[in-house]
Amino acid sequence: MNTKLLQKQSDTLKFLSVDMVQKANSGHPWVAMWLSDIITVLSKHLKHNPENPKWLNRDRLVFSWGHASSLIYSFLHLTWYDISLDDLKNFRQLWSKTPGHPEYWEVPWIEITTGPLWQWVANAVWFSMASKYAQNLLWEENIDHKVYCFCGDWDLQEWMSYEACSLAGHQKLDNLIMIYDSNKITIEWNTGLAWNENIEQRFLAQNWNVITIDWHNFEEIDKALTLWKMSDRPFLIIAETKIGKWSVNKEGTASTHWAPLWEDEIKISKEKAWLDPEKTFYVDDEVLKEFRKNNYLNLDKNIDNNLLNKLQNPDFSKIKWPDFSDTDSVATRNSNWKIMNAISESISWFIGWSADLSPSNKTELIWKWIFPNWKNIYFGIREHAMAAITNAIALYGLFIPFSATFFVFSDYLKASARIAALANIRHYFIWTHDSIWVWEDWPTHQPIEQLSQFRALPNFYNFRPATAFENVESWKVALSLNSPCSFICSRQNLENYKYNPIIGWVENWAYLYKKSENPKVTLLASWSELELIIKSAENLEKNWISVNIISMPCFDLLLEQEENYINSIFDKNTKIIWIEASRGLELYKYCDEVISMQTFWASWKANELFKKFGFTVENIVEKVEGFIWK
Ligand SMILES: Cc1ncc(C[n+]2csc(CCOP(=O)(O)OP(=O)(O)O)c2C)c(N)n1
Ligand SMILES: [Mg+2]
Repeated sequence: MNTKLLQKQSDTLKFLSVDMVQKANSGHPWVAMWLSDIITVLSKHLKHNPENPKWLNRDRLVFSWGHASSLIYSFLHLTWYDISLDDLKNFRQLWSKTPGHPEYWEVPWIEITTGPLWQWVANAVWFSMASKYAQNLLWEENIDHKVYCFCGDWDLQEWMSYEACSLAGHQKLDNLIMIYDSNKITIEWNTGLAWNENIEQRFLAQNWNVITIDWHNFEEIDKALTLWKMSDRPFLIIAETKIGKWSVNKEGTASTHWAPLWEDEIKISKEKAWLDPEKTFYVDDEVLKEFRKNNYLNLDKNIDNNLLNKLQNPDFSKIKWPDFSDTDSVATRNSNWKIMNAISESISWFIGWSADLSPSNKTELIWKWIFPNWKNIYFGIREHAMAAITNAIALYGLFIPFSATFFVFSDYLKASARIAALANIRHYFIWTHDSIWVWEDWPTHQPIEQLSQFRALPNFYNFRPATAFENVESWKVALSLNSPCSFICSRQNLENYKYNPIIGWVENWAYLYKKSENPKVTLLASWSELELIIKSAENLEKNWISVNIISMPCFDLLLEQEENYINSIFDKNTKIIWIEASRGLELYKYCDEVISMQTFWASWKANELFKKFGFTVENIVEKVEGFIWK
């Protein structure tokens, strides 16, 4: 082992990153200072291809820390990715290739967008699980990549890491290695203030192998990285480190997490490393050659390209959509189940599961062998990990995934839904039991604000189909989008209205269901409230009040419709009234009045509660008449 050259490589990596932060006058220089040794040794083990960063069988390298970004970028530059020295000099500038936290669509070989700690740990777990599944699709010998994941104290404090690592141990993921920077410091101070776990025992109990090493000893690092390849289960390296290790005054203090280095300190440190203190962004040829000499492998030689192409560009036109024309009434969770199975039959790599609620969510795919041999993935009751894992399923590059739970428990996975929206991840969230109709369950199980919360999320489309027909159309539209979508489905049967829309259809996100002569009122709803407004309209018309009706399966894209379309369905000369059994504050954008929920619900029979909270024809008619004459 040429430790002298390794040291030179590590120092180059370190000071490139430090120069980046210094030039930007912003960032976290210290992470690079103490991570560079291990990354340098790791670079000898990694299998990847800078000419094709998306090469399917590449090793996945997953950094939990966005705050290690300067190090990640300088590493990518040195290993020949499309990140130039100028890009490094542009660190943290607007629209640069080197933003503060790495975004997977902007930076090559970044597997997934990071920022909220712990998400990446769960993502890494899937990248590892995916390889098992990909082996079944594309033959074992073609897929043998490894997954390397870095994490810190904070990641292991977050509950997601318990969920994800427990699943990894259960699945015996033998190609997953996690390297834990155990410096016992987080932002506030010593971790001992709030955390005192024996990490080794915790991971052993979760069915991992564990080893502890000295972070700065090249040979020890190399030995550990070699040893783990023989492990029959996931492997944790606990690397005992000192935060701010190279700082004369600040070693071991929390402020080095984010504190800048000062000019003199950089110069002294460069001198100590035998580098010219006056030079910045300096890379010598020997170092560059060494980083770039690794065996970069070619594209998949043995993989059937036709098959790969088919998997990566699914033909949705082949789906045989279920026919609901003979169905009088159906719960949308049931129509959704039929639709998902139709998709799954044509697209066998449409996969997913629910967090222990599949009998209620109706997400069982008919070919139900268990992962990794077939498509049903048992996540256990781990909503948060499930959603982060499903994000990674989408980004692995082969699969079209969904996850499922009760709508109210979407709260538990909101952070992953946000990442999906921010990073354009095609992840389908199936959320059933969408309001009061959870039947004698508690207010804790009845969603009130969730719909408004997810409508507030940009680039996230929530479909709340009122009928099985709308449900089919919603899926067609969702599959054509490159964004996350949710399907918010009913527990109870709904009248399966058969009609021809007057203007627009599901792809316009709200359409005119009924148009009257000289209308006085426009009533709007989605889901089961559609049934309610149709019946209310019949009664209003008996009282000579003519009504237009709009069904609105997806509010989010209604926001994107052109003014002309909006004007064609919303008659401004009418009183526009929206009825929705949830909070609905956003609905005022289009409406004069909203009949919605102002409080939590209660524990009782759902149909009785609907009456109690005013979702009855009599009450709607009375309220609408009041609005008209007020
Ligand atoms: C979910 C979440 N909570 C809080 C933060 C803010 N944050 C960024 S880094 C950090 C502490 C990191 O501690 P550690 O992982 O030990 O890294 P070190 O300070 O040792 O480099 C926190 C709290 C975040 N990014 N994500
Ligand atoms: Mg720490």
